[in-house]
Amino acid sequence: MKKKALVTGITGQDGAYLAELLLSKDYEVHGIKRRSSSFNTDRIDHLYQDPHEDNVSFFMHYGDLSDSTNLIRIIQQIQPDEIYNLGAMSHVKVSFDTPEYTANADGIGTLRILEAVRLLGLTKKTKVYQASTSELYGLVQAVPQSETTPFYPRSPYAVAKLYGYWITVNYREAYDMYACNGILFNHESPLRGETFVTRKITRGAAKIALGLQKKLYLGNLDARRDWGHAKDYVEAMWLILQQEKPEDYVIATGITTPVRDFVKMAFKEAGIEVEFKGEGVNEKGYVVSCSNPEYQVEIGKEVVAVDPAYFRPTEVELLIGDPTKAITKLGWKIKYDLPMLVEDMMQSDLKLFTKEKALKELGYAIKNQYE
Ligand code: NDP
Ligand code: GDR
Repeated sequence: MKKKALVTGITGQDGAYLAELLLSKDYEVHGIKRRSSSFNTDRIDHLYQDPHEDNVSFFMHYGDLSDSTNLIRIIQQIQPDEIYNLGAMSHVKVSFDTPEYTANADGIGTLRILEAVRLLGLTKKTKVYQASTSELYGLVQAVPQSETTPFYPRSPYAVAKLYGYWITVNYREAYDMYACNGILFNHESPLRGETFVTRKITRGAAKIALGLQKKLYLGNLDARRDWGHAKDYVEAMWLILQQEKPEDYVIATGITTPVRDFVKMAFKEAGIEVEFKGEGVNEKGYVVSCSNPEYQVEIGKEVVAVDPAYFRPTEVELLIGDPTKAITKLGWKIKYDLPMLVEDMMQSDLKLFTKEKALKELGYAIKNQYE
């Protein structure tokens, strides 16, 4: 019998990589997707299997973390061995605009999953992974941040996730469930949502190199993050549910980098050297050199500027995680360092926008033919 996994948030960055990983390990994978007015399954379309065929091992169910009846029905139907609760309103800045919804989906949503497992009498069968976050550390108490560092959340998102963290610990202790938190630090990839800073930067740098965008507007350039690759981090999620005892783990690289340096690394991947001048809201990034003749970027051109609209009411300035427990106890391995991550993301976005540019130019050519 194949193991069965249920993944909430399967249409997101991590959901897509985790589904791939679980399928490669011969799981039957069930994902919950939200109904939306346009398609939201781009990241997992390549995994789709026609349910009319034989030996299907990938299934999608409509659902939402705000609907407990829906979750109970799906969990009852599947009787999963493992649940990965990745679904969330995951954007920190947006959570200041939608705090109540964020609390409902990210906080109470976690309770709904755990309670469904309990109500259905599955506490001895179903293991639960909760997508906890380094945002729990918030205002710096100590670095590097480990499993024992105190939390001080700094956004409605982080406060909602704090509830998710503790309700997972509580259900583990109260009902003897195998329920764990992965406290994951920022992880990125070519599938990263377009409004998170790394992807916004790699998309911007690629479009600027190709002449499709003039300038990249960013917020706090001083913020420092511990960035890893999502492919490595979904391996950790799986490992966390394969242990003898359920425990919580920090997943991080142990290296922190300012947003400004990520910008420089991204442009450099396209052969463009960028230098920053000025301070605070007046800080700007200028092109110093361009070694790639394909990209006609003017020397001295201003390509990065600060827009305070992207500042957060309360910011998390510094994250740097200590992954010692995960490395020693789980045997977790980091395969991608930051330069490899930037290369992967930039090459993917350069390819994407080269295609877009060609389509646009071809489109104009065809349009002109008929005018
Ligand atoms: P994404 O934003 O890429 O994906 C979020 C997923 O959650 C999407 O599938 C989204 O669906 C779904 N979702 C949103 N709201 C609901 C809801 N009400 N009910 C059901 N599903 C919902 O996030 P990531 O893949 O980057 O992150 C996965 C999880 O890990 C999240 O919980 C995030 O908070 C957490 N996390 C992420 C980190 C990171 O650096 N990436 C670090 C630490 C934690 P749709 O596609 O329809 O929007
Ligand atoms: P974060 O990721 O808030 O850490 O949450 P994000 O990439 O949004 O921000 C990282 C840092 O960059 C600064 N920043 C900007 N951020 C965005 N989005 N856009 C900008 O233009 C910009 N300019 C500077 C931010 O202020 C911040 O300091 C992510 C999410 O995936 C969460 O779900 C997850 O829990 C945490 O990572 C760990």
